[in-house]
Order: sequence, then C-alpha cells, then structure tokens
Amino acid sequence: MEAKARSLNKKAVAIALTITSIVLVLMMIFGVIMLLNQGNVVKISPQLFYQVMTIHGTGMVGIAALGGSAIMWYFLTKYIHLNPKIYFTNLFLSLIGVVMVLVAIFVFKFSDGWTFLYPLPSASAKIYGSTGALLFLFGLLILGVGYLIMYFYIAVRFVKEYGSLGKSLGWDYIFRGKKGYGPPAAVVASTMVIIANSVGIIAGATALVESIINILNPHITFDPMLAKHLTYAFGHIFANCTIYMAVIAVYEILSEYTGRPWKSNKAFLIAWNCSTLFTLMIYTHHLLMDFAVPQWMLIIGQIFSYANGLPVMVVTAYGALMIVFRSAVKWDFASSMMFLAMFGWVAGAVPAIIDATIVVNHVMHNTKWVPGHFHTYMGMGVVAMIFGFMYYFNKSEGTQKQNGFDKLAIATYFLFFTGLAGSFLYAGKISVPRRWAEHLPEWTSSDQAGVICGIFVIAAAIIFTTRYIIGLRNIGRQPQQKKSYKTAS
Ligand code: HEM
Ligand SMILES: [Cu+2]
Repeated sequence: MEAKARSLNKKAVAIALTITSIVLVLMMIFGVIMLLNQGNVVKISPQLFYQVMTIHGTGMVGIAALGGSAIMWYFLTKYIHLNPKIYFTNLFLSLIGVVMVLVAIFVFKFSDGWTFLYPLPSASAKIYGSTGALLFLFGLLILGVGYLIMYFYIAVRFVKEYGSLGKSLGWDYIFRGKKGYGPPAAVVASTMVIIANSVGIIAGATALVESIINILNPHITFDPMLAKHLTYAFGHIFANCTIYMAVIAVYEILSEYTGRPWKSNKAFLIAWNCSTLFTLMIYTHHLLMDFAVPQWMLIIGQIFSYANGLPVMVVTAYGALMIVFRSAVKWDFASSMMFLAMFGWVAGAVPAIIDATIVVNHVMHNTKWVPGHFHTYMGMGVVAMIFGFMYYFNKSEGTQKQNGFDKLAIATYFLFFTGLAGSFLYAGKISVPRRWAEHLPEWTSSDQAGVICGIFVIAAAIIFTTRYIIGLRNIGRQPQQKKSYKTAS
C-alpha cells in the first residue's frame, strides 16, 4: 500500500514537472513575441498583445506555483505520508482551470491581465461578451480551489504529525524554550506557505466572485478599492509563495549533497515565522500610488516590505554558504542551479526593496523596472530552482545523467536571463512604461536587446526540458527511493 502511494506520488511529481517545463517554454515564447512587438520588429495588433500579456502573466505565475508545489510535495513525502490522490486532484483542477483560461484568452479575446482588476473584467465583458470574462474568472477560481484542497490536506496531516501548525512552525522552540532543532526545514517552509497562501487565495477568490457577480448582474457593484486590496493581497502572496515552495529544494538538495543536515535552528524558525506574518501585511506596496489608501497602511507596506524579504533570504543565503563552506559538495547540475538560484532570488529582491520605498515608487512603479525585478527573482530564482529540481528528481528517480550540454545550458540560461532582466531594468531607468503594446522609437533598442537574450534563454529552457523528458523512464517503478548520489570522493 505504502509502496504504491510512493510510486504514485513520484508519478504525480513527474507529470507536474513535465507540464511545468513545457508550459514555461511556451510562455517564454509569448514573452519574446511581446518584446518583438514592443521593439517594432514584428507588429501584432494591440489587442493580440494584451491577450499575449494576459496569458504570459497568468501562465508564468501559475506554472511557477505548479513547479513549486511539485517540489514541496516531493520532499514532504520524505517526512510524512501524503495521499497521491490529493496531488492528482490539484493537478486535474489546475488543468481544467488552464483550459478555461486559454479558451477565454484565445477564443473570446479576454485581455485584462492576470490581475483581473475589478471592474476591468466587467468592462471588457460589455465589449467582447461575458463568456470570455466568465471563463477566465471561473478558470482561476477552479485553480484556486485545487490549491486550497491541497493546502488544507497538508495542514491536516501536519496537525496529525506535529500537533498543530504552531508546532510545525517551531513555536515550541521559539516560545517554550524546547532544546534542539525544530521540524525539518521543508515542513517549516510548507507550514508558512499553507497559512499565507490559503489567506491569499481566499482573498483572490473573493475578488473573483465580486467580478463574476457584477458581470452576471451589473446592478450589484462593489467597492473597487476594496477589490484592489483583495486582488493585490492575492497577487503578492501567491507570487511570493512560489519561491517559498521552491526554496525547499535548496534546503534539501544542498544538505544531501554536502552530507550535512539543514538544521532548523532558532534563527531559521524565527525568520520563517516573521515571513509568515509579514507576507500577509505588505501587499500595500502595490497600492503606494493610490492616494485614497490610508497613509498608515502605506507606511506599513513600506516598512514591512523591507523587513519581509530579509529574514528568510538571510537565513537561506547564509545557511547555504555555511553548509557548502569546506564541505565535500559535488557541483553538478542540481547543486549549481540551487546555489545560483539563491543569488538570483537575492538579486531580484534588491530592485523590489527600492521600489517599495514610497518616494521612489511614485516615479518607478509603472515602469518596466517592476517587471525587471520580478523577472530576476522569478526567472533566476524560482524557475531556476524548478529546473534544478527537475534534474535532481530525474537523476534520483529516472535515468538522466549530466553531460557537457547541461553545463552549457546552465551558463547560457543565467547569462542571458541576466541580460533580459537587465534590459527591463534599464528600460525602467529610461522611464519606459510597463504594459504598453506600443513603444516610442527611443525605447525600442532595450526591447530588441531583450529579444536576443530571450531567444537564448528559450534555447536553454528547451535543452533542460527535452533532456528531462528523455530521462523520464521507470519513474515510480522502483519501490525504494534510489539514492544515486554518493558524497564526493
Ligand atoms: C524568455 C523569457 C521571458 C521573456 C522574454 C519575458 C517577457 C516579458 C515581457 C515583454 C513582459 C511585458 C513587460 C511590460 O511591458 O510590462 C512580461 C511580463 C510578465 N512576465 Fe515575462 N518574460 C519571460 C519570462 C518570464 C518568467 C520566467 C516569468 C515568471 C515565472 C515571467 C512572468 C511575467 C509576469 C508575471 C509578467 C507581468 C504581466 C503583466 O504585466 O500583466 N516572465 N514578460
Ligand atoms: Cu508585492
């Protein structure tokens, strides 16, 4: 029974990663299409540009979450029993949601952006008909339900195993002076994600339902400012939780490769507790330009945005340096990706912290500076962790073996992703607005530089993806977890 669950869990993770990597490549191609249009190289209609922007944003954030959840699920099964049916349910609901979103965008021309900001969907429903808007909104709702089912299930399992979510966040060690080390890092991080992301998804679902009601009956209206709070609470938390799920791979893989456990000491536990709380509080940094928001909320947004990124990032980056320092770590695909991804994450947080400063925000926020920030931490942080994990997973459970091609692909990926994100940040510096289909001639060179970098990034992603798929054989057949890694000679 247990062996069957284990093999099904591996299959589920293998399928999720296959979908993730293929969708990543497709969405990257959409990214380059946007840049080609902005850079005046190949023109598409503004309408199509916004459709592409909507699918790129929704698809990327959604797929980073799927990849992150695969990482979380895989490593949690090392510590607790998890029923594979739950993960398959989430996967299935995600797929239904994705199909609905795709139909909404490409058949019914829904193009309001992944943030579906009320009352935009109602406005576009009046132009293009309500079918597209409703498909998109219900599609996201179904996706959200899938995640909630998975998170609630894991929460129940944690309560069974550790006593309470407080205990799986290490409160015994922080508040009650219990000696030793807290629960495994993967469990601590997952608890944070369960709490924060459930709140975020429920906020988002509320905003979605508001839009749906307003489309079905335009006489029922809602406060747009409240809807914006709910929407950005969701967007901020959901996007952040992708990295809090993916970072579990850093803890697990670096500790396995160095043969040193990643101990959840007090500093580590406190950092994760702070992040649990702060992540919920700081979404107002997306509202710094809304004069109607009370000033105290904006100040909280600014101060805690500084405070939020730091604790977990510091304990993770410091922890990673310490665990690797003078260890016999073997630098292969997985360990190098994890190490580089941590720097991508840290580097990506710097422009965010700058942008979360109220005076700077007023100048920078609607420029490409902001996509510059999140492409850095998502592309070189989250997505790099996912690609690294794909290799690790395949090496441990499948048949992939590293070759020279992989090294070249890693170097290409990071080099050109730095260029791509740099082209966005530079565009922000010269005041190029974000989310504009049409760019002035003096802006197009940054877009064209982005196109070239984007093409190389896609080439690297295609190599990662095809090598992963080719290596996927026998997944779930071996009853025992195969430890293919031996500490370096
Ligand atoms: C080859 C790689 C990529 C390229 C060429 C690319 C390109 C772009 C472009 C041109 C935009 C619109 C910028 C603007 O004018 O506002 C954009 C937006 C966005 N991208 Fe990417 N991107 C890539 C990879 C990624 C990755 C890996 C992620 C996350 C996992 C991501 C997430 C997003 C999001 C969330 C938006 C915002 C959409 C919106 O404003 O509604 N992108 N991307
Ligand atoms: Cu945010």
